[in-house]
Amino acid sequence: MKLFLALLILLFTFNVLTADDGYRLWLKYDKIHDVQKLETYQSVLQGILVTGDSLTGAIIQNELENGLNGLLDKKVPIIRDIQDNCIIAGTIENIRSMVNIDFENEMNAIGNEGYLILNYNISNNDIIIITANTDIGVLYGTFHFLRLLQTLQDIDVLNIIESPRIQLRVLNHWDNLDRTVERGYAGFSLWNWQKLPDYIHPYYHEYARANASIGINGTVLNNVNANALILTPLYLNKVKALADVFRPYGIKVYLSIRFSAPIDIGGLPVSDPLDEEVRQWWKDKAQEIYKLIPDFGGFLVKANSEGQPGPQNYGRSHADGANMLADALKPFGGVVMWRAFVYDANDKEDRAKQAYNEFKPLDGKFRDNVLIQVKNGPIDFQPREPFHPLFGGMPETPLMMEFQITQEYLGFSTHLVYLATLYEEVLDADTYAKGEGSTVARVIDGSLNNHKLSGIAGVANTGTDRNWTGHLFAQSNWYCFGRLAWDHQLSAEKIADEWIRMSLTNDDAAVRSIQSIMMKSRENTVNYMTPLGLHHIMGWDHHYGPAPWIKDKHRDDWTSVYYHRADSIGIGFDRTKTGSNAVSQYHEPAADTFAALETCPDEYLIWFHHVPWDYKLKSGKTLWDELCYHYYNGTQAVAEMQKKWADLQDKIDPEIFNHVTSMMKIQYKEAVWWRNACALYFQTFSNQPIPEDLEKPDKTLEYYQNLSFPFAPK
Ligand code: BDP
Repeated sequence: MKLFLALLILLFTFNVLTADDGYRLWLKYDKIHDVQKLETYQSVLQGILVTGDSLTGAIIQNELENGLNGLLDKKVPIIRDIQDNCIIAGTIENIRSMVNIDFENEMNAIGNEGYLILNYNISNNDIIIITANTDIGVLYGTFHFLRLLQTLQDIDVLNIIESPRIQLRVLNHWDNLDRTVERGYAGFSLWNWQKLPDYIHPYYHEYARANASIGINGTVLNNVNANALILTPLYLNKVKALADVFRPYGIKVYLSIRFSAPIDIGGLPVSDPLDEEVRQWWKDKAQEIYKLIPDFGGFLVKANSEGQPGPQNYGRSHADGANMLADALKPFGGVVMWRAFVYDANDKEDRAKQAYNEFKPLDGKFRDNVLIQVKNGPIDFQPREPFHPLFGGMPETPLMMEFQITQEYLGFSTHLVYLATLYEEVLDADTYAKGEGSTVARVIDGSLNNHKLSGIAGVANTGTDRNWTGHLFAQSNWYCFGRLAWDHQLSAEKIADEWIRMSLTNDDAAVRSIQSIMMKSRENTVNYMTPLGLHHIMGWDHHYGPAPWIKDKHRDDWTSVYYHRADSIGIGFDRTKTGSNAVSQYHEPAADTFAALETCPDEYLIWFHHVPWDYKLKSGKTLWDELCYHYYNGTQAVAEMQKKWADLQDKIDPEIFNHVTSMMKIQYKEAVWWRNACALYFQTFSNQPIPEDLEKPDKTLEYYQNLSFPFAPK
């Protein structure tokens, strides 16, 4: 026993047995294993000099100290004067008072949040400078620099000039005041409303730090299905406490508001946006908020959608509603993020068309501090959707992107699905609004239509789970969202490489293997869930697992059959001229490409067309066979992913390894469930056998239809 204990202590001492619970996210500063790199870094980083005495300055110094001490495995001293082989971090103003440097052009170009990282020689001292116009810029530069070390980059010829392409880079928390999280799969809400404002949980700082490390500069604290109480003094004081924590990390706080708040908490009879009393109520409310939180970001609004109140209750338009709030926030510099996610069960128009129909006519009618926040696709965060036609439809209005980071329709927090490839696909899509090259990315970064305001939002996947996101790999989705929000030109591949090296391992072969798992993961999931353009066939309400059989509910547009329209002839939603003509909302040539069966990409085939079961796809196989092969290939790919992961056992921290192994088991089980349930169900329409070389489902369709999940999170 004694011997065993001694051995255990020895193993821990030499870091052989580590246990990583994932809490540290990608901000791990463990000793660098690469001996050569370690020695180089140690020799050029012998002192840390941080100028300025702001709260942010203290965070920067702390980060550099912890980062270097950990990564370099030695104490790097904090110094007061420049010396050979040191790193200096500070605003340009402070740096100029110590070193004779100019960089005027660069400084003008990088704005408020950009930064420079440079090697420099001053009076024979080799130094590294991190500088910016603001201390937040220096903080971003600091995280960038530490990332270089974490990913083993050379640091002898640094000439980095960075600034974000998109201005507002925001997380949307769908967190309720009772701490449940709508579509949250990683525990409860991070915000402990009951204990706020007096108790500041340490992870509020960690949350802000993680966001700052990837350039996120805003957070909407509460659910878009908002409770009006958030605007009462009781809650605003709690919000203020969080805003105070987040401020030095460059993060502004925003709130989702309930449009009927003037009635709910203000005692007014109406919330009509043209009513003078209502307008005044919002003005007063804004003033009250800004008194507490001078840099408050603004409001996010879900109105007249899925039962939420809105201006249309009074016969007013979305522009009337948004402009009223914009007027209230304007004197304080706040913005309104008004969501375009609106559709109405009583509108018999194809749901995919409704947001465009509603908002397109309002283009140019919004105040200059309003952004319209548009989901990436026209339905709802499906595993794959074509890009939302509004991105090409409102040139006069700044449009924000809304991505979902939480995996509502992508396996919750048990499926490994790296979302950067989905984000990239949408950002790179060409709207053709101003001819070729009018990508969605250029719409939302404001460059296509010359908008000053620009923004991107991600529906957060964080919660109280020890590893923040439920699945360790779901951290990569938080990470990649931030990185793409900062620079949408980064590739999904490069971001995966960074994340793996920072979070899991720097072993090159292992990195490549994990990267290939991640890069294929989203397509695999599309294949085992909704191949060839299928969409919205998940379980009723909770969206857990397959349920293509959902029909006869109180709303058609919440059933599965509404979307897949399978019958004895074929499957798919005809959105061409012979059907809903949703294709007409796209510009040419995209519209024509989608509209013709021959040119429509396979991945959108039954999104836009009702296709006969025997129709021959580009592969030469019939639609029915292709559908089956996609389901089976997707599932098979999960098995392959499991094998790849198993091979990495000796390269990965044991706790993380086991965690991911278990998650993958669930993912495989659920992929088989998806495959079998869908193949059996659609077979009742195609009346054709599952191709012979494919293994037959071992359960009946009835078995799958009878499964129920009373407490599945939703
Ligand atoms: C859907 C979710 C629902 C959200 C809604 C929204 O199922 O919980 O409230 O979107 O974005 O994806 O408003």
